[in-house]
Amino acid sequence: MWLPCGCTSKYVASSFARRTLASYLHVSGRSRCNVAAFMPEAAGLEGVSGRAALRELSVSNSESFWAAVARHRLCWSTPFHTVQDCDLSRGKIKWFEGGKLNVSVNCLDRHVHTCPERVALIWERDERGSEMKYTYGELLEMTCRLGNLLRRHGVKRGDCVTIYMPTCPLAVASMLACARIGAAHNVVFAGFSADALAERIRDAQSSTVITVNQGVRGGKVTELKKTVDTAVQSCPTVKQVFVAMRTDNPVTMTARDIAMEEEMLKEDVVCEPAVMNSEDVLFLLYTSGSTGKPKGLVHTQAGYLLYAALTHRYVFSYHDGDVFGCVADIGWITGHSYVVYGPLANGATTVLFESTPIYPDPGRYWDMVERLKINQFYGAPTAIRLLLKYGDQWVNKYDRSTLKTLGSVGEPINTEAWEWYHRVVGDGRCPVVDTWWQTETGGICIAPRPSDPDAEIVPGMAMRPFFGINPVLMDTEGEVLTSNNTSGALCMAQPWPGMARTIHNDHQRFIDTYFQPYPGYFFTGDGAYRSEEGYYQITGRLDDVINVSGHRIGTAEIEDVVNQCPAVAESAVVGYTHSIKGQGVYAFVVLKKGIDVQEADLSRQLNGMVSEKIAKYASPDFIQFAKRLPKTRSGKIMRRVLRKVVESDLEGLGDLSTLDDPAAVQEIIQGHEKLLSKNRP
Ligand code: 6R9
Repeated sequence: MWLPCGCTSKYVASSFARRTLASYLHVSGRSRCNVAAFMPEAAGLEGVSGRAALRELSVSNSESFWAAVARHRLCWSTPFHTVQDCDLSRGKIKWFEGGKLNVSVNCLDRHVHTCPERVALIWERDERGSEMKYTYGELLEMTCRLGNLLRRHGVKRGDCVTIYMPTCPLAVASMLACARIGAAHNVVFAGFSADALAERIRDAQSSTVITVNQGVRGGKVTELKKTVDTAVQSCPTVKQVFVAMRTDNPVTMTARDIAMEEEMLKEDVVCEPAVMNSEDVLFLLYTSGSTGKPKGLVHTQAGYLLYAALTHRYVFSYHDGDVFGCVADIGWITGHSYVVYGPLANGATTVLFESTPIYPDPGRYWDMVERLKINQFYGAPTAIRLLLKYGDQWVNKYDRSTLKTLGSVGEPINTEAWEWYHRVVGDGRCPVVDTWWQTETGGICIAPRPSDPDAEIVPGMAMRPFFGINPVLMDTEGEVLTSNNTSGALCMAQPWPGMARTIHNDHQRFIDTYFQPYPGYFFTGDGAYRSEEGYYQITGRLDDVINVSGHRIGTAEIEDVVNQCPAVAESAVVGYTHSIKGQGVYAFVVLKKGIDVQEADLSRQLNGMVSEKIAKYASPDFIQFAKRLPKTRSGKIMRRVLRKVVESDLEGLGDLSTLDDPAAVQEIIQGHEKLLSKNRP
């Protein structure tokens, strides 16, 4: 029996749970301090008077915090008996054992129960002005038909379905249909090549793939079904491919292919949800590791959903009725947590953005904000920097008065981009939240909010850990750094419900990568600085830290200074082997459109700025001006590729298939050769 939201607080904990939690959890109707107004989930936690105290309790007494929140926030068919059973030294992470629930019920049925006509999805299609809305009732119906269809075609609980689709309602319904019948999903970004797709299908051992005939993005048509055809040739496990129609153009169908919408129409609109254990797999998501084989990170049901929902609600200050606009693709973790699961678990209206920031012109985002009345906008620094280059007029053309919070994710946001986002896009009135997290963390871990409403936000800093998150910095000896105004390797000292549970089929790699470097801690792979005030600033991947004459310096720090130059659109800094200094600094710089300067003059100016803002040793030895930087399709600058070019190791460039535009690399190589020949004695 699936009860609507609110049912959970009525559950009586089992005697075991009562025993284990007795010392922590005091449910009391009396102590409704202002914390309850801010966070109703925490209303039952006694003796907490204020947000700072709540944050403190979420770490010092994390079991009672997460137990209360999980009971309140999720709809369980059977309550959990054990809050957590984790041992970071062995990479063992389990939350809410004994609990049973269904994620699709949590994301759909309970909202249909209370408000079936509320809009769940607004599909901002590539064709501007042709958005389509889907209510919670409609999304549930779509999900149920699809769940029944998958079941009829033999997809069982525990199977893994690969989804290779652009961001669209049927992709969301596919994810939720898997969740409904207890299958795991493996969404592969629809920009990946056939080889990359095939590798992920094989590793996930999927026998079912869901795709569309063609994709449409930035006015260009992509042949997704053809890519799947090529991929599955090297995937013997694949037995069936469901094909939805994004365009009207027919594609060749084989005996293996099934016309999805046509078949869905034959299915019942009711689909019995599978009763899942908290720790059953919800999805795999492959991350583009900097080298070697991609890692299929595994997330499970209850902990992931809870963490996505809670962070969505509190980091962005989401309120009932808001329209949430996260422009990430569903092929990345940001799309999973903040386009699909977080917003839907909270009953939000969530935007599915199919286009690009500059299609058909650089006003696309802000036109969309005006048309869809978006309240929270969540995007990537790379897009912000690109738009900044085109000038304020593209923003000012549109009414952005609905905006309340602006978010940034994916890489460090430099001060100039942050300030432009805040001042121009948000008219100086919306908090900008720079959110740090990873595929591995499931949801946002460090962000300026939640905090006291007036607490300061420092540009370009993720700043404050979320509830239950306990970050620490480690020195090179593996010792915890206790003071402030210090930098180190960013680790987490405590488990939290949203963290990944393993790497699919390779638990040892999971342990080696995340838990072995600092035993007892989760190692993020990032470096961070903790300011005098205790705020965190991410300094970049640790492999992006360079050592110049014995001085450690984050490449992101240098980039931040270079980007402050008004002529610069963006930059990437890498280290290279230097015979005297150990490492030297090599900067790639992209200028804003229409800038006409002497490169030599600008180089001098940039060197002066870095010397002045950081130190002389940080000043670039080489500055190469480039038209664009090589980026992944999710917009991350491929510093690995830049490092190889700078080391003249063209053999070692590795797999470039995940690049947005491989031609950018050729331009970079030529520019590098030109620069070297100019500087040869
Ligand atoms: C959510 C996402 C994770 C890596 C992470 C870090 C970088 C993400 C950041 C940030 C500085 C931020 N990163 N957010 N760096 N400031 N606000 O992007 O996940 O694709 O797994 O990437 O991205 O280096 O380790 P994912």
